[in-house]
Amino acid sequence: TKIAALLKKKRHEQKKSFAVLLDPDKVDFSNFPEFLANAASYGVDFFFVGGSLVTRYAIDQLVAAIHEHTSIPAILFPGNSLHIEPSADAILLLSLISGRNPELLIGQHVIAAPLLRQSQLEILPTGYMLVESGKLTTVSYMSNTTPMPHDKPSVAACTAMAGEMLGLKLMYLDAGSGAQYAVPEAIIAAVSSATDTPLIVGGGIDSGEKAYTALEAGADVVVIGNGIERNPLLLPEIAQCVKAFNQKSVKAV
Ligand code: 1GP
Repeated sequence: TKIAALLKKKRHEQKKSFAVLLDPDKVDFSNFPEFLANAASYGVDFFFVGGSLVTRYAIDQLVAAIHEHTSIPAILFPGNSLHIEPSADAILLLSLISGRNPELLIGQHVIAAPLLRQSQLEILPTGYMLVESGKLTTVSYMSNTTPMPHDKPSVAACTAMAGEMLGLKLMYLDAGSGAQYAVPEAIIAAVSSATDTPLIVGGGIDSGEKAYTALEAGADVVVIGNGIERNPLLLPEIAQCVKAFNQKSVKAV
């Protein structure tokens, strides 16, 4: 329960975290050690590893490199039960509560449960909510679900409340990788105030300003994937923004 406990503590202290999503299909292993060293020096808190579609056997290699070059936890972000890699530190056990596809609410979990039980992975039961973001995202297509409307904060709040009542320990609002529009502030604020669980927000966050807006609205963890793949300077920019936020909250306490 190390990561879950840490996130809970940080939420109570209003401390924010920075997660970098690594897509096993896109990682360039030739520059990877250098990238990892950079990420560690900027204070990245977590690596999320995975995505809705993974087309090469590289998750184990990715996790091994993270462990070799950093002490940052590697957290699986699986699209399905094929993406379980026992050498990682933890797994976001996602229940896609914004959707009505039973396979991603409980089906894949039944398949994965005996393997997860045998592994040392920390299980992070997560209410995963997709939010409409302007265009069809891979995750929406692959999951065969309709995302939540982006202008109905109460739908998002009730969904998260139900997830929390069912015992889920984290919430994840995702506009989808490479989303045209990031999750709106009003949705983040509604979910954050309706629940006590740490809130992860990602999808389409491609500037320090957007990250700051998400944190201000109540996100506890911001996730950046695509943006960093496209623009390496975004790594220090977001790191700086999370740091600024955490210094501000020290003064406020
Ligand atoms: C997607 O939340 C993540 O599941 C990150 O999205 O790649 O758009 O940063 P991006």
